[in-house]
Amino acid sequence: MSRTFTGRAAILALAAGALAVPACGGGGSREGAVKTATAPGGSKDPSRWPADDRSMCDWRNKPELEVSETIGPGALRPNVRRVYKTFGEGENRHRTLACREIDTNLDGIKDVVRTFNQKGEALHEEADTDYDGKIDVWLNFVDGRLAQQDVDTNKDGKPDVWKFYVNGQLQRIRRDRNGDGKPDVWEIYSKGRLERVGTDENGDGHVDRWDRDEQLKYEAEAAERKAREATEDAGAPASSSADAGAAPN
Ligand SMILES: [Ca+2]
Ligand SMILES: [Ca+2]
Ligand SMILES: [Ca+2]
Repeated sequence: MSRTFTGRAAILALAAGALAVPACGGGGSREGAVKTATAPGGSKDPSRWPADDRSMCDWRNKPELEVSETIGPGALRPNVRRVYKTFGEGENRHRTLACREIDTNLDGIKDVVRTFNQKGEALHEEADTDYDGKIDVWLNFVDGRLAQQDVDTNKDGKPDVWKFYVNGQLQRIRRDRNGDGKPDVWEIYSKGRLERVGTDENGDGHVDRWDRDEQLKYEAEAAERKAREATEDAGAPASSSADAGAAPN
């Protein structure tokens, strides 16, 4: 049986605003909600919200779960759902947030869902960021940190950009440019900046050509030149010129 915590609702509603922004990649501000598209079957008139909000949390017919419905910032009806799981027995009994989903553009259709592990760390998120009724961003977390972001940019419901993160920093992007569902461009990042790009020209799934990012190359050369000029001006030995060149910035 699902329950509503009216006593907690006010507190949770306040928290929902802070949580809504990271959960939907910044698309959930109040201003944005007014101007956004309406998903098929939804309505910007809260009195005409559909009975089925297309829940993505798995809670129906699961009486062991607790469900909280709250009103987020700018909403007139509950648009945030939290699903809690209870662990342990007796004094060790505690509940943790297992799933949270939000209707960020207030059209009555849930458009972002995030799941959490027993420690309360984020596991997975799916979002319909353009509110066309189809998921277009998928996030995976490792130890609560973003590890992978898949994006559907051509609205076919399938990812065509795959971004990989290590320790929260962008490391690689794979892109499918010809729509066959397989990557044909590989971008390698260093310290969050594009370093080189590999391209599969003949569609065999392997890189045929590696291009070093021209901008990065230019900046490295400029830094090297600057360091060389600086050492020449100061009359420093040649060895420090090599050190400076190896570490632009
Ligand atoms: Ca929505
Ligand atoms: Ca979408
Ligand atoms: Ca796609």
